[in-house]
Order: sequence, then C-alpha cells, then structure tokens
Amino acid sequence: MASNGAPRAIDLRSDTLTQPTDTMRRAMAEAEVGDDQYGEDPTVNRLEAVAAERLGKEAGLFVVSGSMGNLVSVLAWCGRGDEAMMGADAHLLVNEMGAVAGFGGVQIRSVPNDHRGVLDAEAMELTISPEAGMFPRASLLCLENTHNRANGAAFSVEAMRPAVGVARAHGMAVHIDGARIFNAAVALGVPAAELASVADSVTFCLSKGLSCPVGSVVVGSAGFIARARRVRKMAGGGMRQAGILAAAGLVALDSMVDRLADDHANAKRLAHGLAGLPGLSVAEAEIHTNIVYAELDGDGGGPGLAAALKQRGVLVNGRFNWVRLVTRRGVTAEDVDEAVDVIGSVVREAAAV
Ligand code: TLP
Repeated sequence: MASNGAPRAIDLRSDTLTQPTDTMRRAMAEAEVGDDQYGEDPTVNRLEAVAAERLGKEAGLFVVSGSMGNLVSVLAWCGRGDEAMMGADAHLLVNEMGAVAGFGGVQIRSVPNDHRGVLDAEAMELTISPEAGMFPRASLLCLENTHNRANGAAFSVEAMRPAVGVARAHGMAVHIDGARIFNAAVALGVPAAELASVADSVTFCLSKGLSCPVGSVVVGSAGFIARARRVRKMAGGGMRQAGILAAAGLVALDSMVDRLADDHANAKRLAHGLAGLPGLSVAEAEIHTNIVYAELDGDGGGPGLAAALKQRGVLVNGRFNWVRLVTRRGVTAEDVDEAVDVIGSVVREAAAV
C-alpha cells in the first residue's frame, strides 16, 4: 500500500524516480555550505573534485540537471552557427527542447545510428563539411553512453573508437552525454574513467540510478570547465549554498555505484519475462543495463498499452509503437515478476479481442 492507502504502483517509468537514501538525507542536513558563486561551498567543491577524479578529468562543475550539463558543455565547445554532430536518436537531439539551438545558436547535425545506438562513421565522414567559406564548422561530436533509446546500450572504448576517430581526424572535440555512464561502467566491468578517456567532456547524472534528489556533474579540463561555468551562469544555473545537494552526490559516488548491478539483473529478468508475451518484441539479448523497450506489433499502440497498464497499477512510458520500462533502486525482482504478470494479462486480453 502507498501512504495514502491506495495499492502501491510498480513504477517503471524512469530511474529518475529514485528517492534519496537515509544516508543522503543525513549528509544533506549536516552538509557544510558556503556561497558557491564565490567558490566557497566546500561540499560542492569536494563533489566537483571527486567527480573529476572518478572520471579521470581535471575539473568538475555541479549543475542542476543532465540537460543543463549537456547545454553548458555544447555551448562551451561551439560558437553560434557551429555544428554539434550526434546520432539521430540522441537524447540531446530528441529530448532536450532544442536548447543548444534555442540558447546557443548551435546547429545539431544528426547522423544515422543503428538500433544499438552505434553511429555510422562513414555517414559522419560524408556529413562533415570541408573547411571552406560556405559551410558550417563541425566543432563537436556528442556520444551517449549508456544510450537511452537503444535499450540502455553500454559502449566500451573500442565501440566508441570509430566515431571518435572520425571526429579527431577533423579536429572536433568529443562530449559524452554520460547521464548513465556509471551504469555503462558497471555493466562493462571497467572504471568510468576508462570510458571517459575518449572524450574531452562528460556529463553524468546523480539523480537517476544513483538516487540523488537533484544534480549532475560536468567534467573536463580546467579550461573547459571555466568556460562551462560562465555558460552555467548565463543560463541562470549559478547556485549558492548548493552543498546541501552536493552532499547527496558525494554519498552516491561513494556507495551507490556498485548496486546498479541489481538494476541490470532486474532489467534482464524483465526482458526475459516480456520476451515470451504475444504481440511484443523485446531484444532480450541486448539488455545489459537498466532500460528495456518493448515494441508492439502494429502502429501506435504504445500510449494505449501504457494507459491500460496504469489502470492495473503498472506505470511505464509509452509512445508510438513502444513502451519503455526502467529498473532502479526501489524496484525489486518481485515487482518485476508482478509487472510481467500484469503486462502478460493485458497483452493476452488485447490479443484475444
Ligand atoms: N532522461 C529522462 C527523460 O528525459 C527521457 C529519462 O527518464 O530517461 N541524457 C540522457 C541519456 C537522459 O536519459 C536524460 C534524462 C538526460 C540526458 C537529461 O537529464 P535530466 O532529466 O536531468 O535533465
């Protein structure tokens, strides 16, 4: 039961729904704080330093969200009219309100990515314009690791190398939207710093599987972070006694990374359960982190299935012909089994009519 007496929903809409832990709440209450815009919040300063160290970079910048981290990164690398190249399914392109164009005059140049989120390096090569008077300048490549729209695909350094190689050959900087880079690191069994090593900058989120209430961190060289800090201020993202929030981030980096493996095991369990159901396709063998897409036969059934499941207490996101299910702290293996039972009964009923 939920606290209001209603039956508890199994909420698989996103890992952004994680609640802060008791340890986080205590750390937040006790955090030593100061005015971050004077560089005087010791807890923010510590979080930025720890995050940079974990990702193998010189410096870090605490921002309110993953979207803001990507925005300040792109604007710190690109001038107005420059191109930021990325896959057609990139979160930065599809889900971030066109912010880099809206605020920074940056043109997004999309290149095809396959269903695993892998960029077509040949298409990149053909898309990058020569350095001549009438073409936009391709300044930045943005990768996404894990890839949200590709069943949370995790990319090793080897998997990122072809696209990065093209970018480097053309003098482009490389940014990773690593909202879930720690999921990638855990799934691949490598340090996050190894994955970050191919890039000049990385944004990662504290407020998803890592369970913080708010926040992301951008990391990169000291010079890049100084530019990003100015853009953050321009975007209204300067903070004051933000150590209250950063304190949760320190707890997350210290103690919430390894447990992401539980979410990955639950996602595999979920994909296995869904793969046997009629009318749904799930790429079971491709689930390595915490995101599962189930495609419906036919067109446009995603929102209808999400609405039918909501009636039965299972919350998922549905668009077009798919539903997305995300595992996270607070969703147990039993919840997964129950959700599969509910989804099974709904799709079987639909198949029977
Ligand atoms: N993703 C959210 C929604 O916006 C879709 C989710 O529920 O998955 N990069 C990636 C790869 C993301 O998945 C997200 C959030 C972000 C950036 C933006 O992070 P926030 O929500 O903190 O701005």
